[in-house]
Amino acid sequence: MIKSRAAVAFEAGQPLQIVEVDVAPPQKGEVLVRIVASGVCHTDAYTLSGDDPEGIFPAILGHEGGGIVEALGEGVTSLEVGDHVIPLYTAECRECKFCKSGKTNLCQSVRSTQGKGVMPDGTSRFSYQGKPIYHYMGCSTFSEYTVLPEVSLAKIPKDAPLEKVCLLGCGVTTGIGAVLNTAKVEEGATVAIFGLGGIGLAAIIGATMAKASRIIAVDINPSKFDIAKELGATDFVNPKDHDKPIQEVIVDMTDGGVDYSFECVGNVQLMRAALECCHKGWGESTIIGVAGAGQEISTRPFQLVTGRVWRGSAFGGVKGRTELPGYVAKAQSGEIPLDTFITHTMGLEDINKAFDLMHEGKSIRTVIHF
Ligand code: NAD
Ligand code: AHE
Ligand code: ZN
Repeated sequence: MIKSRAAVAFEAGQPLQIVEVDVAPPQKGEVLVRIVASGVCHTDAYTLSGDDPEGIFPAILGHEGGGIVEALGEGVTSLEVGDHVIPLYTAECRECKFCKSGKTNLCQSVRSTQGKGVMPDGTSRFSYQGKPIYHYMGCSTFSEYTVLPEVSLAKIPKDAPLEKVCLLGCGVTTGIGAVLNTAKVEEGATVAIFGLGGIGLAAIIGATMAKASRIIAVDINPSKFDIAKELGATDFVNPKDHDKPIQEVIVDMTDGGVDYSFECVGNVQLMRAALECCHKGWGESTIIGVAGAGQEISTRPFQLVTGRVWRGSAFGGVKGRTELPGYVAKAQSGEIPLDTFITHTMGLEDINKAFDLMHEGKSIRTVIHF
């Protein structure tokens, strides 16, 4: 057992508590990682709120981390002590039906136990005062030390700054990947992006990489428009400035609708608007935002009959162990400007402020330094 400072979510809707937890050694096929830094994603807030059907407490949240391998469990062959890694909430075993399909990044090798907050053997490596604490999304990066399956770690070069490339563990990769891998936006296409947090802004980078001709940035918080512009957005729409439904505003702006739209908020009404602002005959809308328990999407089936397509994207369709090193290289070369996303940094003791800043719309990403 080792001791680890961690931010524990003891109960839904309550602030995280910084305590010293016990971490058991990595078991067969597992790896102990020292977390150097972790971003705070809206999904952490979503689960903490109690809206996540898979939310389970007490748990150590966090899934956007960067760290260093500290110890290996039996049989681990692809990593060595000292390797730099990004934890993956979407594992990549390269052996399951999903990995082999060539059609999805949704490896299922550890997904069922991950969703129950435990390691593949059905137990937790974390405890506090002798009682188990659950893992979260297979990552639990709000802890100085965490344990992950080997298949849930992407090895990255040691010269990449972990306090920046941690953002590739979720938000930035998700937004870029959704545009390039899921929607496959082509040169000259028109794009609308709903929600300009870490995910939506990264989707703008993806649309810029794809050479989209028009990138319409939509948010009810106009303070997000400056960064959106810096990253390549061409048009800015605040739904609060319009009396008409936002889908009608965008259809009017674009001679019938956009080629591609992305919902990066997690609001089911906005998901409908994002679909309905797509062009008749071919427009495609990708849902990235995560909606609360019990919520459902709806539209008239006629929207789909007349050629619009509704899709979803998890972790940008990216296979983490294979593709994240390429994302890290793009961040190193400046093609993915991670600094633009990091509006705040702080120590673990202040992590609740990171959640406040997110809810107040004042941050893009806060990075927690351990
Ligand atoms: P964030 O809180 O940083 O940003 C959300 C943005 O949406 C904010 O700028 C906010 O002002 C804006 N917004 C809120 N309501 C709006 C509305 N009605 N119309 C327009 N804009 C509105 O969140 P984030 O970290 O960027 O995450 C965004 C969503 O993506 C969350 O639901 C998160 O859970 C989800 N997510 C999904 C994946 C995935 O793999 N599918 C990965 C990461 C995050
Ligand atoms: N647990 C929720 C769903 C949460 C969800 O959709 N998660 C996204 C990643 S969000 C990252 O910030 C995802 O990739 N999902 C695919 C998966 O396998 O979890 C619920 O509704 O039960
Ligand atoms: Zn996330």
